[in-house]
Amino acid sequence: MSKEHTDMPKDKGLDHTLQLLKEGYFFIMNRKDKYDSRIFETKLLGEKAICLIGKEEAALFYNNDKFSRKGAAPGRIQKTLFGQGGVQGLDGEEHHHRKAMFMSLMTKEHLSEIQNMTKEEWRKELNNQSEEVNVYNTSKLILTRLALRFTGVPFKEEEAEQWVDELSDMFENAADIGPKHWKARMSRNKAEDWMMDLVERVRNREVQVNQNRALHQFSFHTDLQGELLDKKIVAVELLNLLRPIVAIAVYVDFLVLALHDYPEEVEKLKDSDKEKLLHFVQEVRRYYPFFPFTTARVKESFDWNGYNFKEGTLVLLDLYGTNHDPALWSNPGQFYPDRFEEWQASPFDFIPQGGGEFDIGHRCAGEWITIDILKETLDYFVNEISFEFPTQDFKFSMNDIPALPESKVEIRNIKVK
Ligand code: HEM
Ligand code: MYR
Repeated sequence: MSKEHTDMPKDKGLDHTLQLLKEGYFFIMNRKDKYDSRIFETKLLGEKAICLIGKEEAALFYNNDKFSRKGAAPGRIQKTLFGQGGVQGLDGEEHHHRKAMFMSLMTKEHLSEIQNMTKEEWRKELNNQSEEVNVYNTSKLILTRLALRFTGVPFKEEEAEQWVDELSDMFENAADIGPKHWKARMSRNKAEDWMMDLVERVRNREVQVNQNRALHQFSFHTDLQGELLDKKIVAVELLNLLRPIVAIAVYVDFLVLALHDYPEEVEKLKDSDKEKLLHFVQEVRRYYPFFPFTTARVKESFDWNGYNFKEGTLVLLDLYGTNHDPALWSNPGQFYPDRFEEWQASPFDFIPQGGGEFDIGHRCAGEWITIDILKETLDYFVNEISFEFPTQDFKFSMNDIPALPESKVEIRNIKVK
């Protein structure tokens, strides 16, 4: 280290994993305020970690020359949320090639199909519904059906109901410790077995699948050496579509909560103006907590703004905190969709699903799908049906990851307009 280095502010103590669990989404923001610094050092899961928050810091984090993803996600997250050997942990050419397998699915045709499926599934589920409905649970079910249809996985209705829980465990319990963590691991194992068996049958032509669907595309995808992927890796990557599509239910729940909490904003959506619907959805993704931070490792030692980043060090980028950074967002604690009229579409300041680039970076492959599903869902809830909110506890806690309203949002007296 040369002598011009400045020491980063540093959390005192041996390990801060328990504080992370306690402070949840505020862990990095709290320390940014305490140290008055967008960069600081802490210790998590027994190792030194550098935390970053903000736009310039996000631009640094997404520089592929400086950071790598190999071994960056904690093992317990790989064994639950991500799976092992998937796109999240790849670098360089190998990542680019695998990511292209995902991005090739995100065509205009597929996105417009997803929009239609979203409305179809909501209509099927709610148009003749006379009972009270739990928005979160219902979203998970319709999104499971949509995910299976989109990926080309053959299923019977009761199978969709069966798979909801396994697919949900992987994101609902990923950040937990104890029995919930083990349940998430078991669900992953079970789902991977299901997918592996299916891939084998697709490869042996025992099941007929549409060639444009992910199940077929991934099963016959070849790596940079021209080899088929190991069927376990195909299973992990198929689950990297199925699981997060079901996870959109978290945003659906917050979206319907926003309909309850901000009626003045709902008024602006009543003529299905596409721009207004988009801005509401973007504000839901900015305002409410979901994916707290993402991780990488320093590729080779380098200096930045006088701070030294040592090779191999774990680095966390605060996604929630950057979306709430007062230097980037005026009144970040206010739910105000019209702020997106002014937004300059930077890849580094609005990063609920990661930042940077899609193809050569790790930005979420499903961001467009997420936005489209939420826009159609919003239009359906505002313009196709009317409903009431019974008395319930809408509070959510910022130290639950993922956070969800206590009641998971109940609605009743649903009527088609
Ligand atoms: C990556 C969030 C939905 C597929 C990511 C990342 C985040 C994220 C934070 C990592 C970014 C990084 O490390 O730099 C979310 C959230 C979602 C969502 C909050 C809302 C439910 C989806 C959907 C799909 C998807 C619907 C697929 C249909 C992926 C894939 C990656 C990814 C494949 C890995 C990309 C890579 O490593 O290059 N997502 N995502 N996600 N997401 Fe999503
Ligand atoms: C997905 O299923 O990929 C999308 C949404 C998952 C959100 C789950 C939140 C838990 C994240 C824990 C921290 C991750 C650190 C790498």
